[in-house]
Parts: sequence; C-alpha cells; structure tokens
Amino acid sequence: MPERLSPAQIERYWDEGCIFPIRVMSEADAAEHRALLEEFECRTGGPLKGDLRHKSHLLFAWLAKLVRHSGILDAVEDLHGPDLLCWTTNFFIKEAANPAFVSWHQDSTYWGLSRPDVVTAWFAFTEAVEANGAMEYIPGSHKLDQIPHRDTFAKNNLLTRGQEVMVEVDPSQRRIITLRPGEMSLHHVRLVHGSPPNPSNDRRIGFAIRYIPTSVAQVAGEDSATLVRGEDRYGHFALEPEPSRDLDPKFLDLHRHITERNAKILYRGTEIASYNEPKALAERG
Ligand SMILES: O=C(O)CCC(=O)C(=O)O
Repeated sequence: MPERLSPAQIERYWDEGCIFPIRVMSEADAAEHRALLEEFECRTGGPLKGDLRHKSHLLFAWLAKLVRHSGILDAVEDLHGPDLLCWTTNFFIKEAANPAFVSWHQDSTYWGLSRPDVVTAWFAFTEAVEANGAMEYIPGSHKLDQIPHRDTFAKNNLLTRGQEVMVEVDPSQRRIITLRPGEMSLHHVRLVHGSPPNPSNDRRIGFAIRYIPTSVAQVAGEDSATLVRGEDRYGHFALEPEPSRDLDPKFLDLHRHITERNAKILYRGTEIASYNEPKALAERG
C-alpha cells in the first residue's frame, strides 16, 4: 500500500468528498506541461477544441504519462486499491476574461458507471483561485444519492449538457478549491461542485483525470479505459493502448472512434451525437 495520503486526508475524503491541495510535481514541471499544450494550440491556431479536450491522454504521450504519474496514482490507490483504470480525461480550460462556467452538478449523472466508486484527480496546469474561477464544492454532498439534474445546454456552460442539480445550493456552504500549478484535488463522483467564470487576465487550465477500480463497469454501452496500475481481472472495459508519440495517426483514429462512442453514452436521450454539437443545438434554441 503506497500511503501517499495521510489517514486524516483519507478520512476527510470520505467525510467531505474532496481533498486538496496535493502536490504532484513542481511548479516548473507544471509550467512545462502548460507550454506543451500551448505549443500545440499555437500550431493549430487556437485553444484546444471539441473532442480533443476529452480522452486527450490517447493523443499526447506527455498526457499518457501524466495519467500514470505515481504522485497521482499512489493517492488514488489509497482510496480505491491497487487495480486502477483511467476511465477518461477532460480538459477544463477557462480563457482569460471569459464567461465560461460550470454549473452545480454531480459527475455521476450521465456517466453510466455501475457504482459511485470514481475519483477525479483535478490537476492544475495554472493556479486555480477564487479570482480565476476555481472549482467550488459543497462538503458532504457526495453522501446524497444521485440528485435529479436538468439539462440547460447553456452556451457558456463547459459541461456536456449544461446539466445542473435540481435542488437549491446554499452558497454559504461552498468551499473553494485553491491550487498552485502542479497540485491536484481529489473529488468524489457524487460531490456537488461547479465553478464561476474567469474574469482574470490569464487562462485557468485544469486537467480532470477520472479513475475507477477495475471492478466498476459501464452499464450504458460499450466502453474502453486505460489500465494505469495493477491488473484487470474483470474485463468490463476494452483496454486502451499507450501512445509513444504525440498525434500518431493510428491513435487519432482510435481517439475519434472512442470519443464518438462515448458521446453516445454521455448524450443518450438527446439528439446530440458528438462533443462538438451542443453549442450549435443551444444556438438553435
Ligand atoms: O474545472 C472546473 O471548473 C470544473 C471541473 C469539473 O466539474 C470536474 O472536474 O468534474
């Protein structure tokens, strides 16, 4: 057992649904990660878009390494044991002085996973503070069952369906997840959380890595995941290969296939079939 987390941190995770800050790498190394992302964005003419923001660890070798980073996995193992899958990854990028926000929600709502044994490692490429739209959460809310959500498809909402909890959230209860670059928070899949816009003059960049023990299954369709530690004795997911270089054409094809299939799970019950469409639908009203 790695024991990256102290007993007090483990207790707080199960009690409050979230712990932070946990240092994964130095600020200088986090700045290098940001530079790698921005070098790609510069070359391709602007911020990472659409489905490139999802499962990006299948496209970039440096992100494939990040999801396997022992500073992250040792902490996840302390919560969920030694056999771990990375189910997905999602960039949450808020541009400077931009209205993008994340409504109050529980991650578990549309993911189709068999049990709420899912932890997100939200890794900070930049600092995340109140002034640039850091994540906020309601302590203890992960102990609630699944709360009904309504889909809004709101234009500036970064979530797939712009989904929000159909209960009043008391803002006086909220806690802000403040992180320096290279630190992470860990949050439970049932935690009620969200984040306001970023009015600052720099981007706020987070990379959310979703981990599950291999015993968790997908119940809403065919799915794949990356074995990042231990052994998979269940075979609930097709196992994804690791890219050894960035943007390998074989991996671009695989990524397209996987993200299209995932979109069917995440958007089931709507008319939407891909990560690129929701804004268009919202604009059509
Ligand atoms: O990055 C944010 O502000 C929100 C992220 C989020 O909702 C998540 O990681 O589940």
